[in-house]
Amino acid sequence: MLVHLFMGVGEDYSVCTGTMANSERTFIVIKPDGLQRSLVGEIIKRFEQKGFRFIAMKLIQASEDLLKEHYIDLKDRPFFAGLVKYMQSGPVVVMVWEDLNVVKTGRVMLGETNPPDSKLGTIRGDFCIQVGRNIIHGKDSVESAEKEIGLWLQPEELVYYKSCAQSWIYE
Ligand code: DAT
Ligand code: MG
Repeated sequence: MLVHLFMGVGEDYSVCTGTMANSERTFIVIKPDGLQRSLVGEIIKRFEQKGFRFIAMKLIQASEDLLKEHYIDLKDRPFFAGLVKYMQSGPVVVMVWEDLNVVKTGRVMLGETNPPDSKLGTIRGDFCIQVGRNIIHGKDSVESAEKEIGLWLQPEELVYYKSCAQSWIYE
C-alpha cells in the first residue's frame, strides 16, 4: 500500500526517540473560555497543520495554588487576582508542542496579549475581543516554557515518538 511505502514497512512509530536535534518545546494552555467556546479542536488543528509535533496534552481543573505559581511573575499587577479567578473558572487544556522555533512561532500564532492588537489570522486576532478573555496562553522563551512544563506535567506525561512526516516537513 502507498501509505506503507511512505512510512517504511515495518518501522515502529511508537518507539521513544527522545528530543530531536535543534528542537525546543513550548507550553500552551487553552484557557477556560477557549474550552467553553469549543475552540480546543481549532487550536490543536492550527499547531498540527503548521507541522509541529504534539507530545503532551491534559484536561485539568487547575488549583488556585498552581495558578498563583504559574503567574507568579504577575503577582503585583492589579489584574492578578482576577486572572487567577478566571483561570480557575473552568477546566483548561494544557499542551506541549515540540519542534524547531516552536516557542517563537507559537507566540506569533497566538497573537498579541491584547486581542485588538492581534492581527487577523492569529488565534487571539480571530477568536477574542478582550485581554481578560484572551483564550490561550503560550510561553515566550524556551527557559520559561521548560519551567511551566515542569510545573504542570510529570515527565512521564510527555510522549516521544518518531514522526513519519518529519522528512516532508524538514529538508
Ligand atoms: P501573555 O499571555 O500574552 O504572555 P502576559 O504574560 O503579559 O501576556 O499576561 C498574562 C495574562 O494576564 C494575559 O494573557 C492576560 C492577562 N493580562 C495581561 N495584561 C492584562 C491587563 N492589562 N488587564 C487584564 N488582564 C491582563
Ligand atoms: Mg506571558
